[in-house]
Amino acid sequence: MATWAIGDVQGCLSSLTQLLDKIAFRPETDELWMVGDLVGRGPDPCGVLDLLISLEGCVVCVLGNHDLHLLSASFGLQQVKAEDNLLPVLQHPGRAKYINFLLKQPLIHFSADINWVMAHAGVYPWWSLSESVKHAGEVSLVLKGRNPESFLEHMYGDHPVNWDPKLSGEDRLRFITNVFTRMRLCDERGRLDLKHKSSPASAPVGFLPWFDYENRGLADTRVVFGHWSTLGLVQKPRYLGLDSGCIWGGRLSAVHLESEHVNIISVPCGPTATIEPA
Ligand SMILES: [Mn+2]
Repeated sequence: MATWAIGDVQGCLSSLTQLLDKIAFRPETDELWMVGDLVGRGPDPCGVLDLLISLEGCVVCVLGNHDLHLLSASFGLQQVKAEDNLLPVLQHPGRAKYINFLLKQPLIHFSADINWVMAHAGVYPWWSLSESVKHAGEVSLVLKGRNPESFLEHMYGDHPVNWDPKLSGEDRLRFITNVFTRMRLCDERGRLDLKHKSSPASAPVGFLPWFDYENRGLADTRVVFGHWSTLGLVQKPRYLGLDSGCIWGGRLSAVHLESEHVNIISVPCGPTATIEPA
């Protein structure tokens, strides 16, 4: 049995099927971890969701910012742009199946068996593993509950910029969601910068990638994430970034998490998008 993590697919079904062939993924025995942004901009969002739904039971997905955007749009809370290519899902007769599947997916996934944790953007350096799991669960509880739009309608925004355990209500859930689905840079006081999307070299003074801060509360657990396509693959002893820019004409990447040495397997992706990452 093998656990495979795959980077940001963003609706690129043909790349995903090619990659599953290349790693010889076996649904009977293997498990697939998807780092989120399953949809968004790519040519076949319904095809990607159909494939993942067909693999339910052997696939674990975490939600990315594009997946949450689709959910928000499905409740009429956001307009979608043509380049997002989310209308095929929103206008599909089976749209409820896709939306209900996404509402069930968590913001974080941890396996004690293999000692890896997965979140779309990353884990907050000032939260322990158990705090991360607990806080992500607060958002999932609302998404899986009877009134997910009560959260989604207040989800957007860059504030609060810093964590305070006393945060409550919409502000608390927004901060947690921003950490797991949008975070790239923090300063040493734990404040998030959610505006900067390009290379860390041009980050605002005092801000570093979240994975450059030591997180003692993670102990020896390793983190796999996506979201930051301008970084390309990130390979550090504790952190593995898998967004190799599939949607930007780069590659879609997979890694076998039980391997002693990180061994990235990837397939090329077509030039499917021409605008800057968001
Ligand atoms: Mn993303």
